[in-house]
Amino acid sequence: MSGTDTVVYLGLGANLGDRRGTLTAALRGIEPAVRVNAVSSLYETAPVGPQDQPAYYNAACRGATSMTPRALLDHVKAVERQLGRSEGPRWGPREIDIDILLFGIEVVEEEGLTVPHLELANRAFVLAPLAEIAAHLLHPLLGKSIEELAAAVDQAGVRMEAGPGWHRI
Ligand code: A4P
Ligand code: MG
Repeated sequence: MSGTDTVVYLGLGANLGDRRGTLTAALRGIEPAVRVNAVSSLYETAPVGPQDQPAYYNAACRGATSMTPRALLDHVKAVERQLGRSEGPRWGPREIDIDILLFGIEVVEEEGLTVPHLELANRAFVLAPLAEIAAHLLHPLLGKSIEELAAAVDQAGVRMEAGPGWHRI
């Protein structure tokens, strides 16, 4: 990691197609621009939002990047397109969703980009995987650790599907 790199946390989700295969491909696809150095377990999670859609697979990863937040957003959107993400309704089913959860301790509020991710503190499908790789990290706006935030949300509907290393097999 060079002096200008930032530690970033990304959330990955998929509920259409080969969910595990697509999440694995997403981890590869974000490299080398994001050098991934930790990946959570894989979780199967009940859909939040519209209920008439399949269950999700969710995971989180940590990486180092020299990109700006905006360049990282453009990059993850390009990876989503490469992996066959089609346009669909907000919170609707998708082949792949890559969200920027945290970008160092930066707070970004721009058109089309909010970091920390707006829903981060409310979602067990994000906090359960993130707590594995960032338990003691403080949310830059809320001042609470990821572990504390995870303990405060209802974890019903979030089930571990496969432990660390799931993306290597
Ligand atoms: N955007 C703003 N901030 C960010 C950020 N920090 N990271 C903008 C990524 N994108 C960000 O996203 C819509 C727009 O959000 C982007 O164009 C970007 O400019 P999108 O991925 O195109 O659409 P979306 O995902 O449907 O909307 P949104 O609001 O991002 O939804 P979420 O929050 O991603 O929720 N249930 C389970 N169990 N597991 C899931 O993973 N995911 C969703 C989608 C709903 N229910 C789910 C899950
Ligand atoms: Mg999204």
